[in-house]
Amino acid sequence: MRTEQPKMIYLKDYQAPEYLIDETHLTFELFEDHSLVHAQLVMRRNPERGAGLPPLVLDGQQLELLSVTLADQELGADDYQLTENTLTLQPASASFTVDTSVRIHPETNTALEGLYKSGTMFCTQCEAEGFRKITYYLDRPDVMSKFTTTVVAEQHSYPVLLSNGNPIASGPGEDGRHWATWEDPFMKPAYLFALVAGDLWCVEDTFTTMTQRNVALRIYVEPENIDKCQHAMNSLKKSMRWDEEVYGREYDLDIFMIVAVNDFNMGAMENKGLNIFNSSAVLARAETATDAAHQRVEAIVAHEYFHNWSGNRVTCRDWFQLSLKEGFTVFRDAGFSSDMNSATVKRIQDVAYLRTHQFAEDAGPMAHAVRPDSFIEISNFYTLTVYEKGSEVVGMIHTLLGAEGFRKGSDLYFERHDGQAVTCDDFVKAMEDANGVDLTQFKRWYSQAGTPRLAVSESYDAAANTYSLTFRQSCPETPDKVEKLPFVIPVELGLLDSKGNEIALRLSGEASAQGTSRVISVTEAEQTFTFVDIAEHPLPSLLRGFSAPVKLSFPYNRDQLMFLMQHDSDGFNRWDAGQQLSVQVLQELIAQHQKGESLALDPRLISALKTVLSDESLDQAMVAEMLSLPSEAYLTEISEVADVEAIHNAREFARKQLADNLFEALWLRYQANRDLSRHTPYVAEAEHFARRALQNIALSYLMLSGKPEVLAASLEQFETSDNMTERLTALAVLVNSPFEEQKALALASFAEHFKDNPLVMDQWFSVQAGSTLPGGLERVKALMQHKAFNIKNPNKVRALVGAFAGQNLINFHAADGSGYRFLADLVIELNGFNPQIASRQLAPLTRWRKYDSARQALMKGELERILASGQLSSDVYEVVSKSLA
Ligand code: B3K
Ligand code: ZN
Repeated sequence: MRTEQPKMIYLKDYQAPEYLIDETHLTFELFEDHSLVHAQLVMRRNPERGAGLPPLVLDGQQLELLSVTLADQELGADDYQLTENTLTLQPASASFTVDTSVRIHPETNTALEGLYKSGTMFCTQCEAEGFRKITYYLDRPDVMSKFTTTVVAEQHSYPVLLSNGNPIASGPGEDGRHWATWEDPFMKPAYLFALVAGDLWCVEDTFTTMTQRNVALRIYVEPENIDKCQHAMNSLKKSMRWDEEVYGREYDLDIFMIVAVNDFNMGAMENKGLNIFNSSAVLARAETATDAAHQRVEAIVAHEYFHNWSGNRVTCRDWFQLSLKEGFTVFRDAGFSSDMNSATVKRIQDVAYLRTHQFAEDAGPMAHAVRPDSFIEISNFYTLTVYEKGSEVVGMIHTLLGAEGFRKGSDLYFERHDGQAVTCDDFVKAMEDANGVDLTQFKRWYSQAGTPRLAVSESYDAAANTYSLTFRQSCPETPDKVEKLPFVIPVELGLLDSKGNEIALRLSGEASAQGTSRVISVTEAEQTFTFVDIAEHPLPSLLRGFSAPVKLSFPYNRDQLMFLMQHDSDGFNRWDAGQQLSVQVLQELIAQHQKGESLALDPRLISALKTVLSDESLDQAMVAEMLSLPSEAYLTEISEVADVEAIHNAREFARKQLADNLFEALWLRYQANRDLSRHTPYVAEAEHFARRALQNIALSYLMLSGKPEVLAASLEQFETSDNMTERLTALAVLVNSPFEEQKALALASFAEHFKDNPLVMDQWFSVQAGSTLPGGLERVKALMQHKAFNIKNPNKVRALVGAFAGQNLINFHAADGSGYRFLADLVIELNGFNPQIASRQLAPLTRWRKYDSARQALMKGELERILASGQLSSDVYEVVSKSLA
């Protein structure tokens, strides 16, 4: 916890480091009640900063300094200055060594940053600024060093001792202790340092790289999880191959390790050669993990592996450049997942997530550019904007340059900057230089926050056979900036004739048509594109594949949307037309609810979905996506003022109407798929995911009918399925149903069966936290007393509190403010021991401007109460103070 006032840090103040650390030699002596860290830093003046020997200011937090030696002279207390966050020394020559010894307390480190204990094992998390909690250092990504690490610990409890790079020596020590030394031949910043010590088992495999080098692959877990690693191992091997094939990137060390830990603030961490993962992002097998969890494991394993090039070999100069590695790596992992599964479904899911959550962030008090200009606490900037919008920005470069041009750019980037700490500008420059293009205006995507709007209008000239589309772009003001300059917006589009065929696209002035789907760049505030040889008034299909992260509007009527749903050649836009139709219909119901009228569902939505449901040629995963109505969170995001009750009631009403009207079709598809599931062993592959996705969404609709045969089907699925995907959906539909007795029995038997598996219990908590039936808050509070709940474990907090506040909107936003009070109390408690998790859980309260004035006052009141609650971490302070500004 800080005692100094938090300070804002600005990108414009960046300066290269005064000193460099060529070598870092670390020795860790791990004990149960403390640990000792000895560091020897081989340092020199940074020649870039000129002559002179300014003071050397090392970062360090919560360290007990035992000794410090500069150039082989042990210093006395008068020879250095120590503050809460720094140790300052005065070097006497341009090259020197610094030796420090510090005592730290991993055993009581509940913030899970630096060196800490998860269960019985020691592990680390250093990104972004955790290394300074381990030893005094220049803890910034542009200081890259060669690390050698020795770990000494008691042998019996910690038989496995790991760090980055290659193992070079090990042996027994005194008093039942042993040691191991690891050497990482690659220069790296301190945020990529890792250490693990524990009683771990491992699954081993090998990978032969494209130049025929053998790499040992190991996944380390606690012994009880050894049977849940195969999926992650398969995913790792697929990722390694994919990165060779698609990006030409080969792995560089002789060993690659993943360690699963239970207590982890986020998904995983790409430490060089030694990735540390939240166990939820590694462990997966049919009986305990859903299809979604399997896909998440595959994606996160890939993401962290891909960082070896996009992040580790080429790293960030400073933390403002975070999206350089994160946006690019998300783009890379999305490409991988699209190739492994259904590309259209992956795109649909990513876009739905971006539109719901990143757009909300962009419209809220924490809005920031993909490359922010300032921050108080960097941990608060691991955001949807930096990650997901950052990935969209890289994706637009890909769209503009084409796959080949993009690959030329990424090759040049890796070649030019290997071993360096660079900026987003360097990335774009490599793309420009490799392709001979100018992306100056495009770079506004990195510096301007907010979601651009793109309003499109049309005009058809029947006499001239021309069709014009006029685009008007604007970007709402955000806390950092009022006036925005026009973006470069790549719009992929096509035109459909009245039979649903694609029309050849020739722009006025062009000699010939260029295909039926093409990308145009909107670069001005207002711009018109005219297509020629258009024999009839066409229907445009705009922003195919979601070619830019904007809010596009075009005055489609419902019949046109239904037409696009059926005929658009772009799968993503077929889905999107369905979403737009649903939004129109739901917004009508919301308005009816607000006027106190009785609700009436537009029958066109029913017939559109009936067509989808009966089309056996469609990918079943697509059918499942098309049957999913826009979420309450998305409906909230697109509302001017979100009416919580109206949104919930309208959506539930629509679901019930759909269930009643589509009952037969849903029941047929449910039974056919469930029957197949019953007779097919679980396989974690796209086609099987698709079958179960449709089966499960069908079941959730069918259950709304309340029919006894559906209840029986749910119970059968719950009791007899061999996999968590089916079992958990069956549990969820029971939990949301009025069948109290069956619900209670199912919950109890599930908990009894899986009580020893914390990840499955997380799902049990989430299912209940998400139940929108009345009494949600009381249920959550009661579950916090359950013996499987532990507030110190981030996964538990996310599973219960995160799911409640983020997904159970009708209960969280209870008009009496009880949900808000509960969340604020929890944030105050979390702030005391895990600031990062506290600040994450706060997000729903920061959106107070979206709601009616009574709720606004209640939410603001809670934010003010948090602010006044005493000594806040910089994490929580930044989010609360910006939300109230
Ligand atoms: N780079 C890490 C995130 C670190 C978060 C630090 N608070 C995981 C990832 O994006 O791969
Ligand atoms: Zn990442």
